[in-house]
Amino acid sequence: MPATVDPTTEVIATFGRFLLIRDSAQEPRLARPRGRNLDIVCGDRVVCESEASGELLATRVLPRRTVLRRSNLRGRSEALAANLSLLLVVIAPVPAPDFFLVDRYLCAAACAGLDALIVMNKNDLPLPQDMDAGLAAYAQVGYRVLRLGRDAPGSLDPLRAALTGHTAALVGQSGVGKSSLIRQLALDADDVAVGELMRAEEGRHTTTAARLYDCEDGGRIMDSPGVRDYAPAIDDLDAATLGFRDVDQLATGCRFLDCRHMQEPQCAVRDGVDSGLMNARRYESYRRLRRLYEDLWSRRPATEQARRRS
Ligand SMILES: Nc1nc2c(ncn2[C@@H]2O[C@H](COP(=O)(O)OP(=O)(O)O)[C@@H](O)[C@H]2O)c(=O)[nH]1
Ligand SMILES: [Mg+2]
Ligand SMILES: [Zn+2]
Repeated sequence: MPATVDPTTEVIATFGRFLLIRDSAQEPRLARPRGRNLDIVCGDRVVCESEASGELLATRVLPRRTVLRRSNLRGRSEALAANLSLLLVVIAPVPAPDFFLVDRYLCAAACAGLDALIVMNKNDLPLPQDMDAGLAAYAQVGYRVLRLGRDAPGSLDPLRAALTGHTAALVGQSGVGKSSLIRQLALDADDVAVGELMRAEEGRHTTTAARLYDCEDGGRIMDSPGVRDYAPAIDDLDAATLGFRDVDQLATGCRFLDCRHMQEPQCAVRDGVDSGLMNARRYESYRRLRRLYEDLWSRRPATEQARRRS
């Protein structure tokens, strides 16, 4: 059978080894990647071929405009989502916010070329005492923070407006309300045909990795399972700043061009923390990510370490 080369064929969900694809006819269909080595994630545009059996195989991935990746425990980079333009990092009063996790997502977004904003969800609940200070630190470096809550009519409007023209992903800890937000934002959240397709396959393949939905005004939004931890792909991180905007703003003043902003003398970043130009918690987060970054690099074979970007 001839290959269906439709550049609009897009992966709108992945679960187990299955893909849900949609072409310009807008009809979602099940497909499978051809071969084990084909790395396909939600948001990818793919070339598909029909088998004689009727099965649809994705045989090639078209070049990605962006890719959000993570490091696995061996320091390898793995794609999570393709062709995003915006990352929505969600936190809530419950579960207690993990600001270090938020920082790592923001770094990944910066280095992957994605816009990012912070969604403080469940604003109807009492805030933990570190919440306001945590959010203020982000506003200080120019991140937009949207506060949303179930009992505030219209509180979703700024988020809807922010989504216009974007393909966005919701990320963050499990339980912060990502799927609840999707149910309110997505036009096709109750898409029965897709739901049936996925449930039929999920009986056998239980993990739904990601799903992309249409929103009003042409925006799209991706749900993903919550995470306990996230490490950005070390291949993507800028070696001088690791993607921290506040470090980037100060680092031009460091004495050494290859300053890691850890113990180096005459470091403008550390001076900035002492004088209050950089938030101390953000700097602590930077130090943690720097240690993780070096640790993950050390797990790679020596030949690859030599090629490390700096
Ligand atoms: N109080 C409050 N609870 C919410 C809100 N949004 C979601 N929840 C609850 O938070 C829990 C986790 O929501 P879910 O959407 O599954 O979170 P996810 O794991 O990030 O997808 C559920 O029990 C929701 O009912 C909200 O705005 N306010
Ligand atoms: Mg969820
Ligand atoms: Zn420095």
